Amino acid sequence: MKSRRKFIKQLGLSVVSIPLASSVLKTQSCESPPVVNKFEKPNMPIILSTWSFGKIANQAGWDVLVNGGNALDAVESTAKFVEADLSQTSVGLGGWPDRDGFVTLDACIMDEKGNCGSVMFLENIMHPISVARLVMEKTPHIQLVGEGAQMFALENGFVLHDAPTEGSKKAWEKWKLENNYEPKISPENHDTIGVIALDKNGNLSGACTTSGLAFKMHGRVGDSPIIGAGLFVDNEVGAATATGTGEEVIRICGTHLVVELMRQGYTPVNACKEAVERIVKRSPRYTKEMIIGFLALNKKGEYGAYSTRKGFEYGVYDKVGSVLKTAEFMETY
Ligand code: SD4
Repeated sequence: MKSRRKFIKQLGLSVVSIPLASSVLKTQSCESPPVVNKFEKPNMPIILSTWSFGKIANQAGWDVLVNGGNALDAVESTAKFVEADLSQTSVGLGGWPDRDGFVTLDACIMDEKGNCGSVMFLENIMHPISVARLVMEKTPHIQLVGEGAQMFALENGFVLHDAPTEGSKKAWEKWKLENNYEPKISPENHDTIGVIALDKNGNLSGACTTSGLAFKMHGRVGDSPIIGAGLFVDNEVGAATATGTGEEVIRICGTHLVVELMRQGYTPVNACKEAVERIVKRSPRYTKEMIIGFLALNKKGEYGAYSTRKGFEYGVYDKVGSVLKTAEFMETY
C-alpha cells in the first residue's frame, strides 16, 4: 500500500486535499489512477454509470450521445435499460421487495438547466425514471410520491405490471425466515444505477433509479430520488451520483457536496473522496460494513469515483471505448 503523500505526489494534484483527522483511516489506492483530461478539448461525449450493470447499459446512452443526442435522453436511456431487466434485483420491478413484500421504486433525473423531477415509493411501474422525467417536464412540482406518483404515471400512459417477480418473492420468503422482520443494511442488499453524462454540446445531465434497500421498512425512501443526495447536476461545474447506504448520503447532501467541491477546484476523484471521508469521520451511525460510493464528472469530461470499501465499480463510455473501472476506496480499521 502506498503512503498518502506518495499517492498524492503520484497523482500530481494541484489541489491540497484536506488531511485525515483520524489515524484510524487509511487511504488505499488501487490500480487505476484518477482520470485527468489529456485531451485539449473537453472529453465529450461521455457517459458514466454505477456498477457493472451500468457498463452494459452505457451502450444505450452512448448510442444517443454519439448520434448527437442530448445528455438527458442519454441518461434516461441507460437508466431504462437496467429498469427493464427483471433479472436485476436492486433496480426496477425485478428488485427485491421491502419487508412486507412490496417492491417500491425511487428515481430522479436532472438536466443542464437545473430542471429536475423525482418519484418515490412508486409501485408496479416499469420505468420510474421516465415518470420522474415527466414530473420534471409536465408538472410545476419536483417530487411525487406513492399513490399520487402512480396515478400521475397512469394518466400519462404508463401501465401497471406485477411485482415482485417469482425470484424476488423467493428471496423475500427466505429473508423472512432468517431475519426476524429486522431491516438490515449490508453490501449485499442494494445497488443503484446512477448515470451522468456530458453531451457533444457540453451539457450535463444525470439520472438515478433503484428499488432501494432490500427488505427495508415499508415506506422507506433512500437518497436515490433526492436531488442533492443521490444525484446532482450543475452545468457550470459537473455532475455526481451516489450509491450505497442512502441514509448516510442524505445526511451530508452527498452529491451536492461533491459538485460544490469540484466548483472549488477539487478533481472529481478528490471531491468523491472528501464526501466519503466526511461520512466516515462524522457519522455516528457509519459502520465499516457499509459500502457508500460517489461517481463524479466535470465539464471537461474528467471523472472519478471513490467508496468506503473495496468493490465499487463503474462503467465509462467515451471516445476511447467502454470500460469497467474499480473505484478507489478507503480502508477503515
Ligand atoms: C438507497 N442508495 O435506497 C440506495 C441503495 C443503493 O446502491 O442501492 N445503493 O439507499
